[in-house]
Amino acid sequence: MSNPTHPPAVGVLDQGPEPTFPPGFLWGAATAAYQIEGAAAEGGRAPSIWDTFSHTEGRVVGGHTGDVACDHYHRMPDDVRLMAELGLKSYRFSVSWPRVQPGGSGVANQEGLDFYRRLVDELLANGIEPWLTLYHWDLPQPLEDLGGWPVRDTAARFADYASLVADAVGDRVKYWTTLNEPWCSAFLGYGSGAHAPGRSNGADAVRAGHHLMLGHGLAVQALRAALPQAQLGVTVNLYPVTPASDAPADVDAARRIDGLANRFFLDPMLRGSYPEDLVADLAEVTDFGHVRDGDLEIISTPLDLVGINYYSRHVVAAPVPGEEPEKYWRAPSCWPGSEDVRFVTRGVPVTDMDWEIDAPGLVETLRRVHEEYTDLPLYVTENGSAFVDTVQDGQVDDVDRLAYFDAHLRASHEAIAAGVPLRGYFAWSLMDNFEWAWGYTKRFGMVWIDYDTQVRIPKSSARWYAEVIRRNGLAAQ
Ligand code: IFM
Repeated sequence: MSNPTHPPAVGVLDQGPEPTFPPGFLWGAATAAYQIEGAAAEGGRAPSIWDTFSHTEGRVVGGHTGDVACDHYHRMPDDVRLMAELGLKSYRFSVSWPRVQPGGSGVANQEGLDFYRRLVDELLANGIEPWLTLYHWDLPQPLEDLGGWPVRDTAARFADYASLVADAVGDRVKYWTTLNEPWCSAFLGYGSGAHAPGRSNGADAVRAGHHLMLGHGLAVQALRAALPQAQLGVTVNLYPVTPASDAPADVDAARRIDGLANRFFLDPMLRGSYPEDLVADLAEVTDFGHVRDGDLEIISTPLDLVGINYYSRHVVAAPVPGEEPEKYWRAPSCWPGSEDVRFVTRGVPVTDMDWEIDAPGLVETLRRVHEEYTDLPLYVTENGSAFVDTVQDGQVDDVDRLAYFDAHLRASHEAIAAGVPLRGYFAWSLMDNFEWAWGYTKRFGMVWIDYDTQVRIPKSSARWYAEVIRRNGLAAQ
């Protein structure tokens, strides 16, 4: 394997002796249903909001859809064999709600559930611990037609769906996470509209965020009753938010964005309350009249673990009067009530998503959750990077991605050394896949997918990660 010849990514930590991880550290890789399965109209599956969105002109780059994706639905046994070859200890996948309950309520689709029964059996037969996420953004379209996540009833529907999946595979799946990245579902789905269902209304985004968390709490209660042995949690995407300067206005901008990005979800789920400053910041957007007595008790139902997805840091500054805030995926409308905050780029190396590479931010994030919120075991349930890959002589030498993983695993180790009960790490992603509004133009995988032939090629990062897992510690690059 070649050494990267370029300068190390920003934030690569002390390169000293290769760190080893605690015994039993859960090494995994993650994917999500709509991003890899394909078979969108097979086996009784009905459309989700992402089918509708991706089939709407102008929503996804290149008009790409998840209709075929990585064809994982048909190639699942081979994909599990590949995971076993890489030595994965765990595989984090999501269940497609519209595959197992096409109407979003009512009867289950046994053919859909059978797919996940087979997947779980295949994983266990290969010694791989299944890690099941119930909701990775694919709301059944019939529920969106009734109002989607801004409507309270969707939370109850989610808990029913959770019970139905528990009945099907609860005897064999130990690790369960309810939601993946509720910030994205709420604020990209209903705030900026960059994600399905593509609506743009600040109050709806806030309501959606609340009902997602209510659904999470109700689902945890249902799962706890049905599966007393299970390990239950939720996955949030967190960012350190840093002011661009010490100026009080910049510090206040950071407080506001931290409120919307992080504390909006951490406080209700882990403390049972919304932060007062966030409620005040949102006063012109919503009066929080959608929050009913008892909701926060449900939302803060005790968990067994917390999953953290980490990619980058936000550096923010106060608005400059008369200047448009920067626009791209962090479109101002993602940040109701704080649309005028500026997101500052520092000129440090970025990934192909233009996300700044900042491994120390992972240490900060893990320490913050542990020191300010909870003693629960933490897991990095996603971490990874998109880069432009090329196939040469049948190989993909993805040195930048490998360096990104290396830096963030060093950061994970540093967090453990600082006392964080970090119990596992899931690389995002096992394979290249449908990157939402970016379609197939961004590659996050450790395994290359040729979308014409569906040939899979493990990249250099995959082989390196396999060695990391084998050693339970970092391997030379
Ligand atoms: O691909 C996504 C994933 O679905 C959720 N977390 C971030 C990844 C990269 O954007």
